[in-house]
Amino acid sequence: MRTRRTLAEFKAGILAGDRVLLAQAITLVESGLPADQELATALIQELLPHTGNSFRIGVTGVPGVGKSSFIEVFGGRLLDAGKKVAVLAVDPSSSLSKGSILGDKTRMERLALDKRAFIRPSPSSSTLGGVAGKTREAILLCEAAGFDLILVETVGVGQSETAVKSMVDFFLLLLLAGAGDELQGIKKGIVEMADAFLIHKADGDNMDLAAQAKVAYQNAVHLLPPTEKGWAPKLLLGSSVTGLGLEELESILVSYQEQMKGSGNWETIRGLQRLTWLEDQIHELLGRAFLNHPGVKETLEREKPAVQSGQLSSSMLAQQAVALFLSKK
Ligand SMILES: Nc1nc2c(ncn2[C@@H]2O[C@H](COP(=O)(O)OP(=O)(O)OP(=O)(O)O)[C@@H](O)[C@H]2O)c(=O)[nH]1
Ligand SMILES: [Mg+2]
Repeated sequence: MRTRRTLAEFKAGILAGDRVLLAQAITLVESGLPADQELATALIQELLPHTGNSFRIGVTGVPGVGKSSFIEVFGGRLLDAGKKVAVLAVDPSSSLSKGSILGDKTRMERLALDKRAFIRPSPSSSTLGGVAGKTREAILLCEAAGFDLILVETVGVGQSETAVKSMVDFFLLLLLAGAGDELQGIKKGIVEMADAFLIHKADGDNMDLAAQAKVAYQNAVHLLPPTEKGWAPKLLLGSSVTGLGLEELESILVSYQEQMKGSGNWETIRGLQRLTWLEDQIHELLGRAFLNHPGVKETLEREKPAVQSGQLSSSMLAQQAVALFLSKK
């Protein structure tokens, strides 16, 4: 039987930077059990004064572009500079293929072994709030545990980016040279979210192609409107094999922080992130309460076949169920 840790134990452990307790607290946050949720909520509230002090960086790009490899070398560089680095993966698909989790552990060997690093693969739960909602809480827990940089890896093809964008300070999009078309099937919305574009695998035989791609992308990037934060997105070459671009990215991140903090936009962004989170939380809690409501549950189970067969309209059943929920019966 699992021994349950108390709120005080979690709090003390996390504030002391205990990675085992941090991992357990993230599991608690991801749990669907009401008792766990209650404890998780209380824990986050207790830890709130100790959060907010990290630089949160989203790293996205199509599968195989080298996100994990890049995080390994860039994270390693940050560790060398004396920082504590946490890596959270948001990848709805990896809950299906466990292999990708194993892959991440081997691709991030250095980070997996270093005591000042923490790696957390994707949550496998598919709660209403989605994996991204849990990631936001995981970020706060990592911050309370003293991590300076939090890298959030997400596959640049799905829905998760918009959610991730609303919880990170800086969004890095990895691209591949020679993948043909401009911006490679990455949704336009994602391109517009990026604070920097890094043409990855710019090494060996691929170097020339990467340099050409940079010239080709330069115009497209210049044409992008500055983000609402007043930041002009940057474009650079990079390689996880040779280390090209790591130093440049680091200085981009430094000037980004300086610019955002200098203009007061840093706090504005964080404030907006908190409000987005509030909305998401309300949606999730309402959704969960709705689906757990005995009358609603029973009605939905009973009437769903009629909607499925087309005898009852979905809006009719939805309205009935909501009316039942609001009537508190
Ligand atoms: N030549 C070269 N190969 C690289 C580089 N970075 C990664 N790779 C290779 O690209 C492949 C994919 O790397 P990953 O880091 O797993 O890519 P990913 O984007 O995390 O992939 P998913 O998590 O599956 O979306 C691996 O075989 C790496 O060895 C690089 O800078 N140069
Ligand atoms: Mg990966």
